[in-house]
Amino acid sequence: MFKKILIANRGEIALRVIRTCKEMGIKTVAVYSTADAESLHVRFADEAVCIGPPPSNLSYLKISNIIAAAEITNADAIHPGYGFLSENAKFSKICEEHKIKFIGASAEMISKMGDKATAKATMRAAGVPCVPGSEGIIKDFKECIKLAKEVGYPVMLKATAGGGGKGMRAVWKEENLQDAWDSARQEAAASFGNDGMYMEKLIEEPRHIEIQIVGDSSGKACHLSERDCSIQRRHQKLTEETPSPFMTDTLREKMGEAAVKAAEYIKYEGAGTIEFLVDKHRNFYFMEMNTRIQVEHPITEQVIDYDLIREQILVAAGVPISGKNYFPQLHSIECRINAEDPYHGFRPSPGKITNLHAPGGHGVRIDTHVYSGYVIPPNYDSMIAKLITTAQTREEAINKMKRALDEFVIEGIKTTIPFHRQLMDDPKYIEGNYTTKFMEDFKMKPQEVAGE
Ligand code: MV4
Repeated sequence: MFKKILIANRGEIALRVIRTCKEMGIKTVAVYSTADAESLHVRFADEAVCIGPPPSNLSYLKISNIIAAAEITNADAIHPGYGFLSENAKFSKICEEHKIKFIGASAEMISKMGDKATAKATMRAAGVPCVPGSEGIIKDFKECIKLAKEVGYPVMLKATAGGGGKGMRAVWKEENLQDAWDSARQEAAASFGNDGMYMEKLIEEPRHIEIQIVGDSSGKACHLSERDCSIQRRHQKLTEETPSPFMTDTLREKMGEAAVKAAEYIKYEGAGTIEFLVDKHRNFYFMEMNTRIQVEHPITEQVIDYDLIREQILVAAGVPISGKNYFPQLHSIECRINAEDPYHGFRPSPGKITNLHAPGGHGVRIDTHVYSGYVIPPNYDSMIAKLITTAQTREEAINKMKRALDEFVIEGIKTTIPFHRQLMDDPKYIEGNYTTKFMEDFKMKPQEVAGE
């Protein structure tokens, strides 16, 4: 078992990993930029190394500084968390070359699943349902027109190096195909340095339902059921829940089986997530695979009483998984609390938290690194806390979320708490009747003025 793990991340996920390491008797090394000198993950770790100034590319993305920190502290493994270098094949490779265990996927796996057209071809070969479309990258616009006719409009053009919606265009009529093709490739070249495009039949009003999987070094895999992540704004998840209100036992069996088949086919090691698009007829199609722990992993942990970070560390240390699949025994909802103003287009609201009171009580979990007096730096992601409620039923979990949001006091900055509080009163949300289109029609009600 590892003696010392360096956490190559910051914020709540760094704290999350440190907590499990402490419970496992593993020493921890935090790395931090000068903007995070007062951050909790620095305080909770056994050791801490400053790896640079605030800009991510000079600190949390600077591979040489992170490897140096691991070398000088003699860490035998690195946990990358999510974001930053968690799906960086070069970093995974360099860790391997330095004989530091990367608690994540191999460089080959990251590259294979990171190239969306290759990932899809692999899943198709594994027998996982995929959206009808091109066989790989589209050669040129001539082939694009021909393919669109065969697939039938509407179609979705996607960047193979993309993900999360970048370099993606929905095309409803042939007359718009040329512009979409040109602008998508331009965006992909600018964002990823790779303008390879593939095409799919457009799935209208899909749900985003993902399956958590864990694979071990023997090639065995299991699934931990689904998370419904359909409520997103500009491809940023806002809230997630498990079980999905759209799920049936049959669909869960079929999606879980497909996810395990995929993981075993590629001999996936570690924790991973297979994202599916689900249409209104409950047909499901492979969308993307994430080779990292995800922000929303706590709701899965809550409904099956499981520590996913612990599992990642055990699998990386070569411990075999039991192989059994897990099904939700409770209902759990996560609300991402961001330092953003929902009354002004969710614009960022960094600054000093002058007062903070976190909710508590039965079935309330908060994963956060912030505290009263903490100054939120403007350099990083705006998420400051994850509020998770868990109960026997969806209705109870929603009620608990309402109560917890009402208790949650964060002063000095704007947050998305009012958005989540209104969401919990939204009739379509309460019915569980929502798709990835939900936020297009959502409007914040006017702010209540204190005392009125
Ligand atoms: C799609 C789609 C409809 N049809 N593919 C969004 C980002 C990336 N994960 C792929 N995405 C989509 N792919 C086909 N063939 C609709 C989306 C999509 C979406 C998917 C999941 C969650 C939110 C979304 C928001 C807009 C579009």
